[in-house]
Amino acid sequence: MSRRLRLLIAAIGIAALAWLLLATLERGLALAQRYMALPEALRWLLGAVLALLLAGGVAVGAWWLRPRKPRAPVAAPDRPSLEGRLAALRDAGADTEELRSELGELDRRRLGGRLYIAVFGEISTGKSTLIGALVPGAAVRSDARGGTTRDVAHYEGTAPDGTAWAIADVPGTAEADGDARERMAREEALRAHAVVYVCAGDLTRTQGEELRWLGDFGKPLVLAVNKADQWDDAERERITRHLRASSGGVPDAVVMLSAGGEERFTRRLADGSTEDVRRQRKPEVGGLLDALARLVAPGAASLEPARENAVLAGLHDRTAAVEQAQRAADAERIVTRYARRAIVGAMAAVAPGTDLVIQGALAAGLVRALADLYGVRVTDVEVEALLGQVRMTFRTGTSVVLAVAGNALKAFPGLGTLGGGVLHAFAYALVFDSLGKALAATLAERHQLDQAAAGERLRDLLGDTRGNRLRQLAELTSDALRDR
Ligand SMILES: Nc1nc2c(ncn2[C@@H]2O[C@H](COP(=O)(O)OP(=O)(O)OP(=O)(O)O)[C@@H](O)[C@H]2O)c(=O)[nH]1
Ligand SMILES: [Mg+2]
Repeated sequence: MSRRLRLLIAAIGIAALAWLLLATLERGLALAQRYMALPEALRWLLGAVLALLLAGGVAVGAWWLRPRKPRAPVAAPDRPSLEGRLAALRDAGADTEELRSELGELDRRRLGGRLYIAVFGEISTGKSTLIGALVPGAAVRSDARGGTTRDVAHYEGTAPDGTAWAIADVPGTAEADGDARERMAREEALRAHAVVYVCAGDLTRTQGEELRWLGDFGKPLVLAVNKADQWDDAERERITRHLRASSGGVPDAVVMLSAGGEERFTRRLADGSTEDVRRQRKPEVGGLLDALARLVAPGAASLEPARENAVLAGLHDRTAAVEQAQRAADAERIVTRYARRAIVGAMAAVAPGTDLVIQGALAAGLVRALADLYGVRVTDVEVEALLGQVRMTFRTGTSVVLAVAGNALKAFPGLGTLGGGVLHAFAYALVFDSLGKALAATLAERHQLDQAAAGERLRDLLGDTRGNRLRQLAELTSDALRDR
């Protein structure tokens, strides 16, 4: 565009602005004159309404611009309570070795005083290449194929201010069948003082969730957009602006970088022939180094409480998973114990219907034992109400139970040799197994005796003959009857 044309456009713009200002002023004066001409009472009323609107506007503006409190980091249990839970699990025979060694690692790093940084992100975003650029001489393996890094490895480097830091390369997330490796990567991200989240463009939904998960721990977090060499300056600017807006202040810094990596292209030579060239791209990681240096400037000791909080929060989740598995195994043992008693009870009936009396007491015992295991308090009335509903279910489902039991007798001929009444005994095994499993699942999920939810599960389980369930029940029946 020529200079003269630009001047003309600028002059037109200024004239339009001046005209707009004058028109606004004129309109304002006209309104003021009309306002002054109004009767005094109306003037006061209108004035009050305007003042209210203005005050409302100012209040909304002040609320909008208020300084936001930083989000409180994820709450973690204190260490003694966690150790208590681990001790209880170990006493109950659960394997807590890995969880204990996590606590050991927490102490080891704290006493070592070294600064730890984790480079985290999806596969193939260039994490290993970045570590190669940050730590000269680091023997990292990078490849265009996703899932190259299979383990956590630390590389000793030096921050721009000369302090030593250890940078962790971890497996990438979002790899098909890479759940175990992803878990490993997440655990290392929790163990670090600061995390670099690497992506290679705008964030996908999953990446956004990962970033928020990291942000929730309140540790220094940099969003590093790698492979910037693919974009021109305008695109880099647009992506950075967009990421700053869409990441909602979760990362402490958003930086563009080019970790390097290998580039391949074909070059035409002077004699007209071509040759394939492979060479290393020049890394550009200055922005990331500046951001990291600023964020970890307080030093390892100052960043330790947030790191410890993150590790304990992670350990809390892992401990809860072991506790859940342990309780599920205990529940299964309880269900088997009661199903075995029900089988014996069915065969020991001395008069028609007495088995029902025996089994009613057993069923109440099963409900109480499971509620106790899951720490749910139940009253006699609740137990009776549940059993009443269970009896109704069995009455309407008798034909299903008997059909399943009949099939089991045919499928496992050994049962038939145990004599009369086995059909009846097997039916009770099925009933108690279904009731116990339905109740255990409901208690684990809802932490209360939810009659409706348990009833629904029970109806499903009564006719469920998948897997080797019938075989297990057949074995239980014959074992119980032989040991009688
Ligand atoms: N264009 C470009 N490619 C890069 C850059 N950094 C890495 N790459 C390429 O990206 C691919 C993946 O690099 P890696 O370093 O193995 O990625 P990673 O995130 O460690 O991958 P996983 O270990 O599988 O999780 C390789 O082909 C690299 O050459 C970069 O700055 N620009
Ligand atoms: Mg890698």
